[in-house]
Amino acid sequence: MAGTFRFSFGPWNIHEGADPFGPEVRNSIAFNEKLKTYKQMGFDGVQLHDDDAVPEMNELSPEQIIKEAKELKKVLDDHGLQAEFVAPRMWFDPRTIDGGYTNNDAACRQYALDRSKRCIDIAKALGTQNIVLWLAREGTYIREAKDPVLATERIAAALQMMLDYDKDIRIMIESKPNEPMDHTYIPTIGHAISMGLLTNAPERVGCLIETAHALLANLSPSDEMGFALAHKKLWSVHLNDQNSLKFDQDQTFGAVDPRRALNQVRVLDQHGFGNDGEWVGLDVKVMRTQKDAVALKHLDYSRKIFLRLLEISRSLNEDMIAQMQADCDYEELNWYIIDAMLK
Ligand code: XLS
Ligand code: MG
Repeated sequence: MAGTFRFSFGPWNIHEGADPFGPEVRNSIAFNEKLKTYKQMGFDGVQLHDDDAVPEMNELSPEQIIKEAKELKKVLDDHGLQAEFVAPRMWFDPRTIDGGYTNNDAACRQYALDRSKRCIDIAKALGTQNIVLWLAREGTYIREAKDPVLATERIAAALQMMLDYDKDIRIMIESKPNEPMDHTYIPTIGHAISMGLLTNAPERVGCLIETAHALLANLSPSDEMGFALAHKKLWSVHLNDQNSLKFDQDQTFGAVDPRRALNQVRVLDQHGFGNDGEWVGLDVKVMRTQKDAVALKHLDYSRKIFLRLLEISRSLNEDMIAQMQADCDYEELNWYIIDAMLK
């Protein structure tokens, strides 16, 4: 069954351009102004960190947090937008310098658990059951820093706590092998999916695959997606692109390797992604050289590239491909795909 595609991104994808070596280069755009751009560019979904939704949330009571989140829900409704997911931003606070759930300090771990509950409250108020966990600092700089068995158990216990806290939510784990840590405990999508088995509700633990994160693990994004689809666990994606093994680049989708991008679009389309309400998320960064007035093109073009690749994929003659597969004539298949892309 063909896929159904609607698109989302997070407000962090429109940013001021600071990097570890230099300051901001563009003016800030207010959150409400960012929201206005979604529909104009053909996006219907908003991805949120908990503190994108409720800024300074650590200063607020749980009741105040819910109140503010409900106010945001009205704003999203006014713009005709839906919240896709909420993710706890667990990597900014002084208490999470060495991770949250896997921190060696019990008080810091408790902060991470409490923060996760507030994130769930926000998701509920925004009308989404989806919690994304990008486990940014759940890892180590040196292996001796933490016991990997204990760390895995602590992540599982955090998942269980969240699943128990609200029986409606489902958790989408976004794996990434490194950055900011040297190694993380959930480096690939196989790790993410298997974490569910350490809880009593694996049916509510799935994953979000980001292209760049798969590439940083030297894996094929479309095969990672296929693996997750076969497990019925691919509940969201973060499409972008990445030029080899270096820092997480979040380039415009398909900008580095259009064929690799075609294969991602193809596996999603051929396996009905989106038919159960899954979104195509784009996690793309603005090039630092873009000026203020042209700082949204990466989102617009990522979506357009997806749709162009979808057209190409759907124009392929599946009977011919099946014959070339049966004959193992992969040179012919190679040519057929490249030829279709170069037309
Ligand atoms: C960072 C991640 C981040 C998540 C959301 O590498 O991609 O942006 O998608 O927390
Ligand atoms: Mg991402």
